[in-house]
Amino acid sequence: MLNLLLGKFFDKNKGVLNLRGTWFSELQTPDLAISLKVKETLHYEKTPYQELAVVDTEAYGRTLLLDNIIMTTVKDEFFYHEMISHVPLNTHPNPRNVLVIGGGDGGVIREVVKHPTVEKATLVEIDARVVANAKEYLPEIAVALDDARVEVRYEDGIEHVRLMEDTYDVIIVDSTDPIGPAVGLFSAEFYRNVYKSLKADGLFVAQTESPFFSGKLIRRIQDDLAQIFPINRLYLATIPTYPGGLWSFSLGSKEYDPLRIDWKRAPQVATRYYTPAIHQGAFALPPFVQEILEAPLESEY
Ligand code: SPD
Repeated sequence: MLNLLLGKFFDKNKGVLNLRGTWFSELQTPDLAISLKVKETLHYEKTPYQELAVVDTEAYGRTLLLDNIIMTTVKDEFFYHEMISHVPLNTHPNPRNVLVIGGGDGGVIREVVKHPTVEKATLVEIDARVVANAKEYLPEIAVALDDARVEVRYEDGIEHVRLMEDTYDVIIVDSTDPIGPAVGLFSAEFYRNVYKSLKADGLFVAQTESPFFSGKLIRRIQDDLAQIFPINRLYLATIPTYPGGLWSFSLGSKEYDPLRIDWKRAPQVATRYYTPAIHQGAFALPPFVQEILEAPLESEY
């Protein structure tokens, strides 16, 4: 469904190709594309898991593409990384041990280590090449990957939570879209293993796609989480380069409610999008999203 329309311009033998003056297009749905004018292709490779490219674009600066899908851009990454990180980390009153699944670009880890209570942050990323390329081409995003509190493990996140028990205060799932190997990161079995890997008062957040285009998926995830976590909520944020521009995050919690936070004890962290008011407001769902959550499970949206 999603492909790089200009893929033919990549010279896979050279690995790197200058696309000055051409456009990268991600087909976000069969009928809709986002196109970025490319200044230069900085890197291209086929890793053991996916096609990886870093392109420098006029509108959004350096952009990481995995399988021809925009993962992050230096200009708009803060919306996503702040919202997927600070909502769960401020919901937990004392997050000390944090797991990030996926997120090899380091954006979530950068936000996690801003929290003074965090003693250990484990990044479980399946593809070592994502981390290596982020460090080389996206240093402002990867900046904290070498922090003393951070351990990077090149493993399958699905397998990791299958093996862990009662370990983490907060788990953040910064996955790719639910295509290919990432499908398992959106499954009820995975969420049950996330629950098992959390401490008795732990909580987790996962990116759960566009409410505009993926209502059916969100509806099913919310139903799965309701059967596993006593508290489960959906929240939204604007991500300019993602399909539809409006993005969803699903939160499952054993004890703490993201809508009942004692803001006096929340740490002051430097952010460009996230604030306590944005946190509260992100849970206010527009009627069309509320309808998704209330619809019968198998409905079409
Ligand atoms: N449609 C793309 C969704 C990708 C979500 N994860 C991005 C990783 C950024 N750290």
